[in-house]
Amino acid sequence: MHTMRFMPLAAAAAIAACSNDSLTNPAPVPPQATVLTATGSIASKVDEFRNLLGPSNGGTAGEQPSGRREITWDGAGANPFDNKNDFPASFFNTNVKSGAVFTTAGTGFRNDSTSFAEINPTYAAQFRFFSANKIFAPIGSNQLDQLFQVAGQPTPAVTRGFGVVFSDVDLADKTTIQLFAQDGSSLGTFAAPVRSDDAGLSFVGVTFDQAVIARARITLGTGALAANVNDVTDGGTVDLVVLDNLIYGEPKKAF
Ligand SMILES: [Ca+2]
Ligand SMILES: [Ca+2]
Ligand SMILES: [Ca+2]
Repeated sequence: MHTMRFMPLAAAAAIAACSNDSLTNPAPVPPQATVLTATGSIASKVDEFRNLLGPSNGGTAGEQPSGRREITWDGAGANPFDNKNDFPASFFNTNVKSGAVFTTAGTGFRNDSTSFAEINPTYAAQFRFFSANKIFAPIGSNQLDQLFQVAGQPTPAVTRGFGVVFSDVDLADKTTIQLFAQDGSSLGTFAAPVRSDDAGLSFVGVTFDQAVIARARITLGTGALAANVNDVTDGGTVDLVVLDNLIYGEPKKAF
């Protein structure tokens, strides 16, 4: 009975496939990205990106119908963890319920109020904040991933947009965000522009029409912060880059 029903359908599909491949076997269409970038005076472009995502939901627990989340690293709640190499990876979904969890192949994370000068005094001349006065970096690696969760819950989530403010991008096309869908496929890699003024800030932000981003990989220049490693513009051989504000669409429960 089942076989009898299936065969005519299969035959019909085969005929259709012969007559028009593009209708029956369409190539997968990647979601269309809207990309904003800026360097120099980045504030207006960052505001434009915020407005694309909607009003801030702060640290409100639970999935909100729309809007954005934003991590500035500056809140007093982080103070006990600042200027050390063990900033909690889940701070921004446990202590502060913003739906963000971080991973790195390095040894930890550092939220820093001194432009990382306690790691290497030369860094004070390289790194500036966007939001006063703390900035952030992984330790032992120049790469970190942000995963999304429903705010205040361990439930995996997806978001429609992701943007990062960077400090001291010196080399082109090395500082990037790469976005991944739930199935692990890449949604694209997007580079931050090289710094253009004394403030040294750069921004790149990407939005999609739908919440399709399950993971964001942030690559910071070409090397990791360390006591014996100087930036490429200060006698070193690698481009050191750190980050400030992370701005992303409201994390929506993934299905
Ligand atoms: Ca900040
Ligand atoms: Ca530099
Ligand atoms: Ca640099």
